[in-house]
Amino acid sequence: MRKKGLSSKKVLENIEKFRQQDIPWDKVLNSICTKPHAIATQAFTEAIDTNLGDIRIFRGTYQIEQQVIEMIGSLLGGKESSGSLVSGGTEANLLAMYVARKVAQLKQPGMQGGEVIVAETVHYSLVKIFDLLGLKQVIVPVDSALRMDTSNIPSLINKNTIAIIATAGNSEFGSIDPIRTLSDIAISHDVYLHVDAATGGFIIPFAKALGHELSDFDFSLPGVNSITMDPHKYGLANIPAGGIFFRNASLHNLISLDSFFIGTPTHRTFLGTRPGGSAVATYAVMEHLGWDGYIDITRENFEHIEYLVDNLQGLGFDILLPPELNIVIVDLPNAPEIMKLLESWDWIISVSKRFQNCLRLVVTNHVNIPMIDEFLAVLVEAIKTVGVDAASIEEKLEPELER
Ligand code: 0PR
Repeated sequence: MRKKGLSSKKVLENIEKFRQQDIPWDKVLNSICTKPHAIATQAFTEAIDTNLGDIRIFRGTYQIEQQVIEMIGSLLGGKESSGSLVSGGTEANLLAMYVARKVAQLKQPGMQGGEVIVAETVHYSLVKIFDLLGLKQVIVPVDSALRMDTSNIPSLINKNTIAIIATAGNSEFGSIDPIRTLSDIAISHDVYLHVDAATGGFIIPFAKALGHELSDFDFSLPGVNSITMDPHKYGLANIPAGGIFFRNASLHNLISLDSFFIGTPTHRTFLGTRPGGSAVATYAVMEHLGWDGYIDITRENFEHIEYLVDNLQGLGFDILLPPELNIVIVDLPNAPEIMKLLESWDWIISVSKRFQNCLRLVVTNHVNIPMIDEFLAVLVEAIKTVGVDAASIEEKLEPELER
């Protein structure tokens, strides 16, 4: 730390220099987060000093959080749902597993550890959580549509099983697990079912209303006990805004802990001090856009996905699966090399871990037609530079490569 401080002008100039190294959103095709809506940023800034960890002080901000919880709860078909805004999907998933373990311990007092049934595509946040909570993951494969294969799940359930986890909007492929079937299994075997809709939660309800045939994933299914749904992804709020929602307040209250001083609040989240700005930003964007606004955004989003897929196919690329939600997976030999080259040109994309010869492209709110056109030209350029070792793609791309 320097002894004598710098002027604010100098500090801000230094920050600006660092920030210039950040990649602008219009070159980002790997991120589930996006540039927040302007009204969210404005509201966040205005509430930057608020702390939802002390609702005796921030009474009004707490009411805003409650309104957000109500709005999202009703979007999720919750009649009696209860929840909290948290730091992100990781904290939300952690709280869900904490509650699932408590539920199991109430049924079997003294129970230690526990098993959780997950698909091989479960988000990595949960792998950290299992380690923290001492839970064992029982992994089931995915089917050809990259959705959890449910056929063996009943035979895997035993007295140590504390939960099944489903994903609605897988981060690698965008697929949605068969949550209706999982709900039936959860009910018939009396097992806790958590749905990780961190990404899909702000897409699926609107996409369904637009006529996309997608699986149900929410509290309308009786077996679903909790749902992760993050405003800081497709909700267009500022980071950190995650959300955890429980079917009812008794489940949510299993997290409840009074702080050890009289007159300080009860906590139902992992964090104590919590940014009220996130709640205020989420409130602002949800109130401003309303249902119709999210419908328009989702419609555009799917149009952009279709445009990207059509143009990639037009250039001769193979798409692994018709995208169910927001992620386009492109079959491409030496995808990792292409990714690195693009990164050196300041374009950020990613490669599927499961299929390392596939590019993973995430389409979110900042991805538009001019950006896609520019990206396609850059991708063709990258292939010319790296070369492709699959003759088929080279042949298909030949007219493009010759230009
Ligand atoms: N569950 C699912 C299904 C997710 O997609 C994510 C985040 C999480 C849980 C964890 O949420 P938090 O990161 O909010 O704790 N998935 C993104 C991903 O893995 C996170 C991300 C976002 C990574 C933007 C990079 C990035 O630029 O891709």
